[in-house]
Amino acid sequence: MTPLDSPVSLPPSRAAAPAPTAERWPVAEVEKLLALPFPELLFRAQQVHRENFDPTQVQLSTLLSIKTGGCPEDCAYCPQSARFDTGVSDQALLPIDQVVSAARDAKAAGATRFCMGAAWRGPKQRDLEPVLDMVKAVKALGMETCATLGLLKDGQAEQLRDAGLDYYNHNLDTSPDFYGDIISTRTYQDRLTTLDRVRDAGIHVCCGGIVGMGEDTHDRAGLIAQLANMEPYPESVPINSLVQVEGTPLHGSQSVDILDFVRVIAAARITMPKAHVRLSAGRTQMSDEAQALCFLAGANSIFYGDKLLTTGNPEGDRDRALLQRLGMQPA
Ligand code: SAM
Ligand code: DTB
Ligand code: SF4
Repeated sequence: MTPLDSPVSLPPSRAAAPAPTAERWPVAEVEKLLALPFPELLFRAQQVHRENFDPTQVQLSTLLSIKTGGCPEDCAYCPQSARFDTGVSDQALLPIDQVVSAARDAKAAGATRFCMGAAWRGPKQRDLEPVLDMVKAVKALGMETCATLGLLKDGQAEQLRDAGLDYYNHNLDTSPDFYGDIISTRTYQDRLTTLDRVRDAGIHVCCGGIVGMGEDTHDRAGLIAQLANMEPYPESVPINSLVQVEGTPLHGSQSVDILDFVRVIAAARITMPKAHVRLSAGRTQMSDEAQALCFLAGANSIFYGDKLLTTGNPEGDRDRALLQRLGMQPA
């Protein structure tokens, strides 16, 4: 059997999408993708990737935690929740000059996008105002801007757009079925409402999830299907491998087979052909070879810089060496 006559039928492209009520990707179809023989899945992902992107290019985003720790939410993976004793110390909102200087350094090191993260349930109006100034200042450096500030209230996405925000990151994290095992202080629907506000304001949507929280394959397929069935699907899809932090409830979870992680990347690529799929948290634990497989599976973006929000990320030197070893270029 050739890859093209294998059991999983590819739904029509977005251009030829069926009636809006029909799901482009039923969960069962994504499960079939995840269950394909590895070489077949990677071949499919490569085909889709090459039809839509130059496979040698990787987009680089740098993260900065602009407000760290003390978060009232109970996301079981997160070192910044005030409910868990993780050793992360609370820090007030950074002054704007520190943010701009970090963005300038990121640009000089080769990043094209700068993402500002805050450990809030969501911003109050008095929190948002200084962030709007940060967005304007980072944009003025000639970088793409991204923010992840939690749930947005009506009108806040428009203010961010007017300040020059290009992307808003807000993750669904996992499937609707498994979500309640991970977070109790905000619902799946709360997240979807924020994503709608971002989309309606005309900001690009960055939305993905985490692998390795004890979910099963059905949940992984459920997350990918949720993302792929959004109308339109997100422009940017971060796939995080859980970073296990001592003190969080998920510390000690069974770690994921890296090949299963690669499968999730491939499924994201196949179901969201034009999205940037970001190989996100968890790279410090991955070998160069594992990351190379992720790129082959269609990942074409990474977080670049030696820190994520509170945990580590590979040093810039290591990433530059990796890309050079693979003959790939930052974009
Ligand atoms: N507080 C905001 C929110 O939750 O939307 C923004 C920051 S929050 C840290 C952004 C995302 O980081 C989470 O949705 C989650 O997907 C990811 N994340 C947080 N802790 C993580 C961990 N230990 N491992 C992997 N991903 C993590
Ligand atoms: C995303 O999906 N991953 C990033 C970003 N969006 C904000 C965050 C990863 C955080 C990992 C844990 C930490 O460093 O605190
Ligand atoms: Fe707070 Fe965001 Fe961490 Fe959840 S993921 S505890 S909302 S900082």
